[in-house]
Formats: sequence, structure tokens, C-alpha cells
Amino acid sequence: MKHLLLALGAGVLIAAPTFAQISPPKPSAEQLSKVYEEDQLSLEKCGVPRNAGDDYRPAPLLPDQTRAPRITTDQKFQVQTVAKGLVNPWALAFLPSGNYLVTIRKEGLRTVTPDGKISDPISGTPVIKNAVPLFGMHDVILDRDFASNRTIYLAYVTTSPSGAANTGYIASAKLSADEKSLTDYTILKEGPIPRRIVQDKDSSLFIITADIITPYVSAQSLESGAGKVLHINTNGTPRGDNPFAPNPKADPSIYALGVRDPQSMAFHPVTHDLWIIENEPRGGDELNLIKPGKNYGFPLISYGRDNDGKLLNGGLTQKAGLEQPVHFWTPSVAFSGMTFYTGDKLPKWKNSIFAGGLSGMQLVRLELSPEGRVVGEEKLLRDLCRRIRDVRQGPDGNLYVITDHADGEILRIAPN
Ligand SMILES: [Ca+2]
Repeated sequence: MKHLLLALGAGVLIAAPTFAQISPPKPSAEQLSKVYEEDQLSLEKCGVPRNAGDDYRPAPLLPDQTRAPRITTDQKFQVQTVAKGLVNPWALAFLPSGNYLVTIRKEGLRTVTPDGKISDPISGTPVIKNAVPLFGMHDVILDRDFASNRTIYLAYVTTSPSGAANTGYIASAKLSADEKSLTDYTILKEGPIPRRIVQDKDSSLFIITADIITPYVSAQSLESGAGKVLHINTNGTPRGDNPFAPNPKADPSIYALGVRDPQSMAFHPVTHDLWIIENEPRGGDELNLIKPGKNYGFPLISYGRDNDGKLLNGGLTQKAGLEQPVHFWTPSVAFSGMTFYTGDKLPKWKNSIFAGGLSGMQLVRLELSPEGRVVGEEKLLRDLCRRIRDVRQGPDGNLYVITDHADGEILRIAPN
């Protein structure tokens, strides 16, 4: 059975896009015996995710670094379907008009009205031409001053004008008042695969980029913007105070290095620290607190393994000079979007981290201690059996998630 599981893991890049259309196999008794009791219910209902549990459980450096106590709250909530029929939506933003702005992985951008009407594609977005099915239009955020400048930022992957496949872009553009077209399209950064963007209080942009192609030569290279946290101004220039800017060989936009496939990033609502969640190849998903100039270790250290099941760097999990994750998950949840909940509608969840699981098909809620350690983990929405791509807090104080399927949805999590 172990070999079967490894084979499932090896197919990540090819198998994942069709995952939604294939019914996962039923779990075996052996698989069920290796997970928490509450996880068994999910396995029995939703089937075995590709990152199903096996016997690889590397020891953490710190005892609170993995397998946090399972918790629940008596926060009552209901899940409402806002829209359905979105084809593999990736990210969600909230327009002042009340409409939702949604990226569609293979297509671009659309809006959705509060009553679920999906618009035609917004004209002026880049054409997504790509050889790797998992890439395409990823993140969208509104500028802090969107109400006056109509500016949005996009993270996407396409074939470059010169024919280079899988080229990543960060771009800005202005959304027309009728929300039907983009103008003033400006490329801010070209090259590495960008996953998410967040904007700091000073308007500068943080971007997380992936290094998921073996043998992972970029994440540790200061000459590459891949496998990094980048920090740029809104016109695309690197921040002058970036830690490696004085190094003439380094990409001056690098803020931190050594990440693999970070798909979510958010500022802590109290400390304003920058947190990310990243996916290691197979198991070992990490929650990291990002500091400038720090090296987060991939692929030199990892609590996961490569997609073919082989150990990364001999299975090394710690090394002087390399940052340890705040928390890690084996087996993998395959995290994508993340947010801190700061609203009043769901008060029992205030200041929790929410993170969506793709193959894990769940919404994870994490409680942090004042010291920033994970002290509890709650698994939500497991009965839906949906790949959760993004989770955001709406201006109405409710939580919204989007699901990554050919008939993807926007779901609202509201008090009950
Ligand atoms: Ca790491």
C-alpha cells in the first residue's frame, strides 16, 4: 500500500487538474489506522487525497511544531452558496460595488454579483497560454486606494511574448468603472512563478513565488526570484531597504528565501508580522513567520519528501542558519489561501488563521498563542469534500471561500 501512496504522490503536476473529475479510491483499513479518528470520517466520505497519510512522520525540533491539539468552538455558522459554475477559480477580492472579483485559472478575471450572476471575462486581461496545467491566473488584490485609483494587482503565469513557457508576471492595471475592462496594464515583475500578493500599509507589495520544478535549483539562489518572498514598490522597482539589495549578484527584490510553493500570505492583525503557508512536495506543509533576509530552508531542510517519495537532502529537517517552520503538517493538507479573521460576525474565531486545503479538502482554523505558537487546530467544512482554493474575510465580516473545481463555487460562512 505504501508504494501505491507514493505513486499517487508522484503524479502531482499531471493528476491534480483532473482530480475534481475523478472519484478518489476508498481508504483501506491500513490508511484509516494511520490518521486521527475524526479524519477517518472525512476519508470515508471524501475518499483518499493524493497526500494521504502514511508512516512518514519526521520528529519535530520543537514539540509544538506539528500535530497541534484538535479543537472546536461553539461558534455557530452556516455555509451559503453565493455562486457556482466558476471554472477553477483561484482568488477572490471584494469590489466597493458589492460585486466579487474572481480570477479564473485558465482564463483571467470575471465579476460575480451578490446574487451569483457571473459576468463575461473582463477584457484587457492577459491571455493565459501555458504548458503546465496547474498554472495560470493566480492572485488578484485591490490597491489600498482602489476607490480613488481603480488599481488592481495580478499574479499570473503564461507564455512570454518571446515564447518562454511558464513565465510568471506581477502586473498592475485599472479596472473600468463598469467593471468590464482593464486599462493601463503595466508589468511590474517578470520571471518567477508568483502565487500571492499582499500590500503593506506603506503600499509596497510582498509577493511569494514558487520553486516547484525538480531539482529545485532556484529557492537557495539569490540570483533567482523563484522560491522567494519578494518586496517591491507599486511601480515594480525593488525596495531600497531589501536585505540583499547591496549584493550585486542578487535579485534586489528578494526579501526572504528558501520557500517551495507558498500559496498564501497575510499580515497578523495585531503584530503586523508577515505569515505565509507553503507546500513542500509531499507532506511537510509549513506555516512560517517571515523576517527580512532569513532563509526558510527549502530544499536543504524539509519535513516532507519529494513527490516521488525520496528524501530531500537525506531527510535533513534542521540546520544552523536555516529557519524552522512555526508549524508543519504530515501528511500534507496542500494549503492554498489563508487569512486572519478579524471580524465581529464570528466572534469565537477572532484573530484565528484560516487556511484552505486543496487535496486535504478542508478549511483549517488555527489558534495562535500570544507568543505566536500554534496551540490548536480545528478542521472545518470537511463534509463538503471540496478543494478550498482561497479564503478571505469580506467587508461584511463574513468569511468567504472559493472551491477549485470545474464547477467551482463562492461560499459564504456566516453566523447561524
Ligand atoms: Ca522551510
